[in-house]
Amino acid sequence: MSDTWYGCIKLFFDEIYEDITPPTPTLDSVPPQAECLGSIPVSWSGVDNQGGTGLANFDVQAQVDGGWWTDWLMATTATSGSYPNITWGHTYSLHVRARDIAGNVSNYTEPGSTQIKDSTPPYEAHVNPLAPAHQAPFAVHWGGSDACSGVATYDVEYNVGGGAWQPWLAGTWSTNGTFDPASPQYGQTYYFHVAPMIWPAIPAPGRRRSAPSWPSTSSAAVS
Ligand SMILES: [Ca+2]
Repeated sequence: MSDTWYGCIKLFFDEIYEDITPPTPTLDSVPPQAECLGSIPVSWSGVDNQGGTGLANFDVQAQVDGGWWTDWLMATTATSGSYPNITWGHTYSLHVRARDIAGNVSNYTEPGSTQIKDSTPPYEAHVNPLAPAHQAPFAVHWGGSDACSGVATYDVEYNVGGGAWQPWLAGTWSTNGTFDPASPQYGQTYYFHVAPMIWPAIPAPGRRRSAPSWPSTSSAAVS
């Protein structure tokens, strides 16, 4: 009878406690793109095998541009997080594995990847103040600032006496130029403004994306 009883108990405990099957993790979809200066929202879940000991926690790793996997959250019981410190132009991948109470650990999931974009125009642009009077040619200086990908190029326009804006320089990376109109109108006031450009939202060689407006202050000079 004792053998039978032991057999029953052993069967019982085998079924309840001898969990040698790892759980199955799931990485929820990560956004294909995220804005720089932000973070990547990530969530995950998992399920243990039928009759298993149950989920204990997760390990989440991250990878930049296909490099080495590095630990982000280890043995976490959380099922979501915001991956921080992301940089424009890079691609971040994440994957997750699950651990059950018996200590069985799954393989990592297939990774999900997010490309970091910059869709925020430069936050500042200016034309340096000019002296009240100049004789052409004269130098004009300008600048701009962008919080993320940086200013790529500038477009600079001018007008005479408050008239229509006319293109002067387009797509220049320089922050100064020598203004030398073909026929300077002496006695008139010349105004300048500048639009800084950033690279495309998603890196693509050879293309620029315009700032939506001409955010600069204008400066005046009398030739
Ligand atoms: Ca299990």
